[in-house]
Amino acid sequence: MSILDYFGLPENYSQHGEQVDQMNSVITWLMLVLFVGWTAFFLITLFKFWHKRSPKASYSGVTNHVSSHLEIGVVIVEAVFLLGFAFPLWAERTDKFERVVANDPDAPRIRVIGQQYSWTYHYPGNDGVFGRTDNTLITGDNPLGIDSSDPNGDDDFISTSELKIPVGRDCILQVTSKDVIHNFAIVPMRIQQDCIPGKEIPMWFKPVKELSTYVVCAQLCGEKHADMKGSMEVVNAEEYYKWAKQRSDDELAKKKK
Ligand SMILES: [Cu+2]
Repeated sequence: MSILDYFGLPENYSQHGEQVDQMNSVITWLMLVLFVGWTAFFLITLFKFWHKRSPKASYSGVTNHVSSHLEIGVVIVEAVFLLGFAFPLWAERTDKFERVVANDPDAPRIRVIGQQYSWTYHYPGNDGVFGRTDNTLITGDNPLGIDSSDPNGDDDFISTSELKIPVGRDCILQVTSKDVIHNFAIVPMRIQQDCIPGKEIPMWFKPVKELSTYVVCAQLCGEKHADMKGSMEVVNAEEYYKWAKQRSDDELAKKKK
């Protein structure tokens, strides 16, 4: 039984999510230990230096070096955590991402564009290549500024209603923003990423079960930030590829006309 079971977290649906939950559980226990320890220290200090017990202030203070040694100890322990665990684990995760990209050119890739206060998804279509986009080309009919002179964009399609992805595949979302900083967060997948204007940042996860859920903005971005929700559907791979092909074919047929 993890302590997080008492926090009412939604069920996890991604491959890496259990590790995130476990880390949160460890951190929560650690915080509990710190809380109890510091509270005890506080109470002991209140009692020990109570004015009736120590009526006269000490002007010399502490003369031994215990606290300096303790501080050096803390620095060493933290350095070991950071250099020995955090950096290698992070490198592992990012190296794995490069392998995913290299080994599976078929992995679903979707651009996620945030704007006040909605999400738009840009799919590369049948060719798997995104058409060039340029913010100066944005119009009411072309909300992402897809360049019509780039043939790679002919089969691209966009979805404003929902994000659809397949189960059991490494999904790569490339997030960005049209205006201010947003944050694309999918709680059941235990993943989130800031969306920075002018930058496209990849986020990567593997859904392990089908589900219908919603995504939220996790960065205060304006007065309607709380309304910045979108729906998301994780469906079986066959259904996903059929849907994506259909949408892409429709887009091509529309352009031929
Ligand atoms: Cu937002």
